[in-house]
Amino acid sequence: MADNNYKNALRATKLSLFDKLKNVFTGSDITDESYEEILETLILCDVGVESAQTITDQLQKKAQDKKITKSDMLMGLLKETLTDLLEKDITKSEIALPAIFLAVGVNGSGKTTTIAKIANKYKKEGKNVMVAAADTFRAAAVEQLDIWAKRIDVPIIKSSMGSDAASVAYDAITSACARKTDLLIVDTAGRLQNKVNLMAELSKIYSVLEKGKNDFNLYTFITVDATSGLNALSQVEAFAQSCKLDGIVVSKIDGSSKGGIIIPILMRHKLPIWFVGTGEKLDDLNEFNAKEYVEAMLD
Ligand SMILES: Nc1nc2c(ncn2[C@@H]2O[C@H](COP(=O)(O)OP(=O)(O)O)[C@@H](O)[C@H]2O)c(=O)[nH]1
Ligand SMILES: [Mg+2]
Repeated sequence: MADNNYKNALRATKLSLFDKLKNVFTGSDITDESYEEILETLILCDVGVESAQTITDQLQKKAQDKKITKSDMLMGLLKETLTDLLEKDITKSEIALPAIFLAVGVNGSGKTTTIAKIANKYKKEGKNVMVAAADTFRAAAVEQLDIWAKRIDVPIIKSSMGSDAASVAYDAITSACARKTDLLIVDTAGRLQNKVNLMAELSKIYSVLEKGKNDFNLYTFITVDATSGLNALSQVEAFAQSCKLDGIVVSKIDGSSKGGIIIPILMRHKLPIWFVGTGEKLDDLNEFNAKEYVEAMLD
């Protein structure tokens, strides 16, 4: 079941660090040290100093307002505080079809795999899905998407290696319009070591799609790898400077203890998390729900 999958994926995060919070919530009197310890634990969980501070401050305020003095009452309050913060100001984007999803993110973040998972999900729902390989920089990247497309049985637009990525995007949107596609997902290169060129290429792809989209809605989503910890935050920042991001997919929350990264991503960027990736298989894609997430981590 998807829900278990999600819980299992977050187990390492929960066990490694969040369970340490339990040492604070023993039932003794709340002191300043209790909050210090919570703050430190959150920082160790990759929540980031700024977000950890906000969470701890709000928790303290809530506890004072409610006149809570025993630390065993703090767990429930922490859950409440976190859920509120993760839901606040983050409007779940309504995705309306027909749509184009432009996938961005650094190499290795799980972009191509995520595209395959999303394509598979929509295809299973009976939609006409098409993918486009506009990561023309590496032959292996086109091949990888090609293999997924065959496996899922969706058409793929690609062109020869080294050709202009924007021209692949042009072919893709032209073809999607002609074929009455419901969803076109465009893969892109992610070589951040050449950031200026990459961002220029992404803007070019975006404007080609924007011009050719007709009645398609164009959304850009970034895939970040949870195991990269706080680095994921700077990746979102880097891409947000050149692309208008509509959503985030956090991949690889399985098998690492870095699932806490979701917290500062949401608190800092206020972008909806479309999905979380919980493994390498096609079905390892879960919708994100703040309440479930908090429950899974602090259960
Ligand atoms: N465990 C796990 N591995 C993943 C997940 N998503 C992607 N991967 C793996 O991460 C590696 C890089 O993924 P890829 O899609 O090629 O990244 P890209 O360079 O951004 O396109 C591959 O080995 C994938 O199988 C996930 O959610 N969980
Ligand atoms: Mg790729």
